[in-house]
Amino acid sequence: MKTICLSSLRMATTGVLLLLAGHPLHSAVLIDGFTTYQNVSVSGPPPGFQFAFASIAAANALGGERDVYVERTSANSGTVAVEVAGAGSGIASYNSGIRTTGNGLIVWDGVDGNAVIAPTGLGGFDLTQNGANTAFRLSRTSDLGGSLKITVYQDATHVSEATVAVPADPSFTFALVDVPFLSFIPVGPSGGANFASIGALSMLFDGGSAGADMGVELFVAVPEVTAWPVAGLLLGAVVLGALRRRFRAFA
Ligand SMILES: [Ca+2]
Repeated sequence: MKTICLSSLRMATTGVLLLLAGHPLHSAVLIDGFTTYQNVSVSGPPPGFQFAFASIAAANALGGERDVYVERTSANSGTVAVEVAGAGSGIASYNSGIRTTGNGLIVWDGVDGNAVIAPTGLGGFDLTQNGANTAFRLSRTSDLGGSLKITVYQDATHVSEATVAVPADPSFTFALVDVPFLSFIPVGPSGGANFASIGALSMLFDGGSAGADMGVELFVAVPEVTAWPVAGLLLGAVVLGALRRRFRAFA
């Protein structure tokens, strides 16, 4: 388990969020602000495989509800947990105890309170906002390394997936990454999902090494950086410059 130090991260993220709020990125879609507290965990005996599931109403999550499923895959009695807004508001974390492996799944599929994914639960939501958004943007970190798998459902048979590496970083520093919609691969029996009409979305924390921890913050759909208008970049420079000056004033 790890406590995350966030001071510099908050400053950078505030700049990014302000940038997202600016006119050039008005199309940005917030998948989950990770501000509604939630903690789902398995812990203790009997040893071996265990799972837990919980839903929570979350006003700033796509579809108004966040479903979390965690499982322990090691043969011991260690703890596996997904906690949202615990280490800090805006952060979802996956934590596994010493010698313990598992994974955690967050699902946005509308209000159903059910661990079974509702592949049309979001009713055809347009992630692209009429074609403007072309990628997911998220910030992630891990102490021992792991991966995230993002799955997009159009319906039960049109599904797309992409895997995002989360490199090992003992300093647990969050790093931004864009995941272009075009990088997703079709995995549904009838092919890939139409990102302009999605029914459900999930993010899997694949814990990888025993004892690995991971964190995610800022999960949004946006235009890719290369597609941003020059005005957006200038706005970003102004905002970040102002934040740096303010930060120095308090240092
Ligand atoms: Ca749900």
